[in-house]
Amino acid sequence: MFQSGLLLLYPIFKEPVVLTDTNLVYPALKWDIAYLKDNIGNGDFSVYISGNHKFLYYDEKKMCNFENFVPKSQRMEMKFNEFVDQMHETEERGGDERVYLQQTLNDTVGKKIVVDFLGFNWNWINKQQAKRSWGQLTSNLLLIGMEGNVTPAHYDEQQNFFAQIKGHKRCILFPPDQFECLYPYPVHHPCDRQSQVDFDNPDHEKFPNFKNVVGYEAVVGPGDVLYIPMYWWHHIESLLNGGVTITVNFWYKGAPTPKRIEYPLRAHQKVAIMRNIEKMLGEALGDPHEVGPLLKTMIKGRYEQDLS
Ligand SMILES: O=C(O)CCC(=O)C(=O)O
Repeated sequence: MFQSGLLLLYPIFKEPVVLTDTNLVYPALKWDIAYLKDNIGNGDFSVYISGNHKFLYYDEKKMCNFENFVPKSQRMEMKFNEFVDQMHETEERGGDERVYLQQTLNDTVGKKIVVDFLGFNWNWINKQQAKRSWGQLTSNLLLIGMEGNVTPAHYDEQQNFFAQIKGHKRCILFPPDQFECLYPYPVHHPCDRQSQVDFDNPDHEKFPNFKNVVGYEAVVGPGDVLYIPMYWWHHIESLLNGGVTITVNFWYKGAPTPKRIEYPLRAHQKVAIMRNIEKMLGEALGDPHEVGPLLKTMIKGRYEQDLS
């Protein structure tokens, strides 16, 4: 991880970086549960409830493709004060169960939150967006987690400035070229873009290349901004014994694909192409379960025989 002091040398960083002096979410550094309870408004919040510390993301729209898929966490819609009660009850019970609020900021928030939001360092972030030719800001996800909560390794198809507000998070990142070591679920699976490897207990027989994975690690605290480039894998955990964590991320569409593609292709371009092939095959075949075997046959059938 580079510290922001090196930014003069890296005016457009392409790798993850922890920036310590952006003031991006300065007005939000006063946020805590009490302030949010008073000011966040009466909207509905998506809260995930998990039987353990892991919150493996799943796309509810893709659940029909895999009828036997049973999500390991449940999404519930609730008011902010209900979430706070749930969090306290879960803490008091002291078991493995945990809750994680993950809600896109929207216009139901109260006036003070709007004022804080308008006071974010838009000047800085808008300049970053323009310099990098990114597309529009798509959303700001608010994440409020309990200590020990883990978001397992996955990649997103968007650029991300991940702004830490309260508590500390340990972030482990892997470049897109480590795709083969991280074994993503099939594109049509609800856990598309997530690694199948359980980092707590990796199955080395099923996922032999996982032992070769090499990543970067950083711990971010209040005021830090972690740049997570598009297609970079990230595993994120709220540190134990650190209390509640609060983060707001800034997701942007990537720069448009260049008209002239230069070779050799970069790792993230290969990932994008593989995804498109898998998607097209799934659509052509009608049944996403057929994609895996067909891809295997195409590749094995053509390359495993002696071609000399
Ligand atoms: O902070 C977390 O737990 C996950 C956040 C994340 O995956 C993201 O911002 O892309």
